[in-house]
Amino acid sequence: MPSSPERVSRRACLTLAAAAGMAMSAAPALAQSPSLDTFARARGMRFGGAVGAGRPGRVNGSYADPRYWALLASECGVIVPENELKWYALHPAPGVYTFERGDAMQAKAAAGGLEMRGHNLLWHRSQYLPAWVNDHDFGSNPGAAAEKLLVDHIETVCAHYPHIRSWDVVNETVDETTGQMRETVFTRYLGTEVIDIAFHAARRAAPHAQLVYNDYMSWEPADANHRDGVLRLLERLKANKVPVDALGLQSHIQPMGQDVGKLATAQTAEWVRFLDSATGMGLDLLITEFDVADKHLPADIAVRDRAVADYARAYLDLTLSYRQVKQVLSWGLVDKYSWLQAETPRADGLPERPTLYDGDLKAKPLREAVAQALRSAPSR
Ligand code: 9MR
Repeated sequence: MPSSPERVSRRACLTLAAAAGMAMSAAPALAQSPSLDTFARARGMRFGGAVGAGRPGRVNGSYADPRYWALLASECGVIVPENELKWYALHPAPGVYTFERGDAMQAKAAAGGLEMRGHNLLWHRSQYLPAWVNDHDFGSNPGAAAEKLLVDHIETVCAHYPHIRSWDVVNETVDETTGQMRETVFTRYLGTEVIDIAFHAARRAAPHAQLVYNDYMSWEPADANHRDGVLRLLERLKANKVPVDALGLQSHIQPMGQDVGKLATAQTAEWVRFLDSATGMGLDLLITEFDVADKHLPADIAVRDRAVADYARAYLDLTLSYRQVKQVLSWGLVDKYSWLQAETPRADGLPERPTLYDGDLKAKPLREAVAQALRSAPSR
């Protein structure tokens, strides 16, 4: 007899509480039941959330909070380290790899029966590459040396995490304004083929993993050039037989206070056109970094939470109507740990409310909207 969802999440909760070294009696009863992963599974998907150590002096990380791990265990089937597998975290100097934090996350995830996905093997933006890579002396044969550096990194990281079944291989290489590929030290020596090289290396190093191109083009009208640029890139990769399996829709969405009932049909039509084009290339889809920025919404919390939930529901209903979407990951589950607090503060200085749970780990209307969207999605 299978356990009830409540039993599963309680057991996972206790296992993780133990893994986090906390007293069992301190484990809070915060689980909503059934869990979001239960709803997702019923439709052939998985639900997950990001967890991270935060940025010192800016946002405290969720990683050190045992209640957060208990929440992950109760709601999720998958976690993704928010920063800990990035090049700057794993490979801080030439030939030096620091896997400790990623390994600790993997151990906690495994203890709770959670899968861990990988983010990311190449964040193709100079500001997020370590300074030593940007300034590296690639010697007299820089093309070969740049390729070796990139391939060695991908091989080393994939070999260290053989259980990861889905990798963001390349993150954000398309410029949001121009739609062109961003230039980095790698394009200087390898041209646009750096992206092809990364995917081929990932396929060799992680032959059973889903290989994802991940970016933040979204359904908002302002993202038209970004969407077009991503489609052009994907078309080129497909034409060159580059092994890209899926498109990661980051889904950092942003309501402007509009009436959701009247969301411009142009906006939804453009998103449908974009998703049709991507899936028409044979790509799967994932929602990789879902959250809802509320900086353009009124201060009143009830009004704000409602608007966030309604906008998210409209976005998720449309996006999950594509059976190619197999995973939905939230970029954090608790408002106070969201990257948005520091990166895009509200003009009125109030804390943002972009995730499913508030600072006391109480479920918000957005949690219910996600649950309803998962339940209403077609099976896949
Ligand atoms: O949420 C992440 C934040 O803690 C980091 O400081 C930042 C830089 O590494 O990256 C944030 O996550 C980004 C993700 O890796 C890629 N898509 C955009 C996310 C939000 O900026």
